[in-house]
Amino acid sequence: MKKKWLCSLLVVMLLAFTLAACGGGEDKDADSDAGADTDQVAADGDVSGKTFAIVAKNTGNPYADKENQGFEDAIAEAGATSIVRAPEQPTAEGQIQIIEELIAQGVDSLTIVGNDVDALQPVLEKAMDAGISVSSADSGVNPDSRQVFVNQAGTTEIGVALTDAVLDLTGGEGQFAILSATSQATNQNAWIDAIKELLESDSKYANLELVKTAYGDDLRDKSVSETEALLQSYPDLKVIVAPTTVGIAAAGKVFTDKNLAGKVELTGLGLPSEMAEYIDNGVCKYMFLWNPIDVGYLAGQTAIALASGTITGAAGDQFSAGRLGDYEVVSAADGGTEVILGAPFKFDTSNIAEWKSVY
Ligand code: RAM
Repeated sequence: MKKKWLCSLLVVMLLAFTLAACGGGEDKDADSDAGADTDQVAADGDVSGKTFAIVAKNTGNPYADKENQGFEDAIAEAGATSIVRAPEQPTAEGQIQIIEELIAQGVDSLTIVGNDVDALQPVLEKAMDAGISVSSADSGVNPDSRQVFVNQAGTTEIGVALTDAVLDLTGGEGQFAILSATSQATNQNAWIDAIKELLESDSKYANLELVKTAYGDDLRDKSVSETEALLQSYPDLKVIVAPTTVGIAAAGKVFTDKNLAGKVELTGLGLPSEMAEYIDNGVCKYMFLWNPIDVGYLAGQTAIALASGTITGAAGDQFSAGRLGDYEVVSAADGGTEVILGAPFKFDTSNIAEWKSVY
């Protein structure tokens, strides 16, 4: 009997040794959860029983689908539950209603892709008062409405990339127009403000004339008709810059149908999968973006770090963002804090084939 017991003990010890060896040479926290299947959970505390919700701008946007996919990946890696919601139209009202439902449902964490900078404040404060951690991603909300914002790239950096593209594509002078998402969209408005500030502050842009900002509301049909209206109203227009993936793709179709390659230029922020044909046919010489899956994944990792108490969202807070590596919370221009994914990336004929199947 004693021999059998000793034998079992040896088997258990051997099994424990093998499991530890399989864990690799990385440093693990002393209090790591033996049942956890990722380093992130071990490092940041167990969030496996928690529910993480993301509320996108609206349904039917392929960019948002990628972002949501990255968010869900991060939450699944932590063994937690994710909820993905979005109103049909990109309005604050639709998001408020969804957030009320999520609060009533008792979620632990909310990530909001804001349709308005201020309008969501009462409902997001209500969420935080209920003990829900709140962050924004992609399109922010004001500092009182969030603990931290997950920004795809520096706001000024994006403004510089777009304004320099207009400078280049106009040949240094002439009219250009902006085709945006909704008039309330926090992210597009921040980028447009950055463009306007550059036009005023840097003399190299002195001969560029911004004639109009049109709003396609991130809806394909409205973006098509707004593009057509811009082309008709401004016959001397040299460039349309669309800082929205929905807008630039809609404009790409209009430009193609009207044979505008080489006559009017199109640039902005686009999904390679949607823009490859317009880069190949010469309608769009180049455009910019970042990896939307990574934006969502970083948003998920940030939400996990907040919900587990690893960070509070204060500048200087550091956390491990899984496969993306380590990140630090920094001060944002609006007085709140943010985590920045990286720099915007340029897509043109040299690399579009490589990226069109990725996102
Ligand atoms: C659209 C959305 C999104 C924005 C991208 C660039 O898909 O407005 O919020 O980040 O464009």
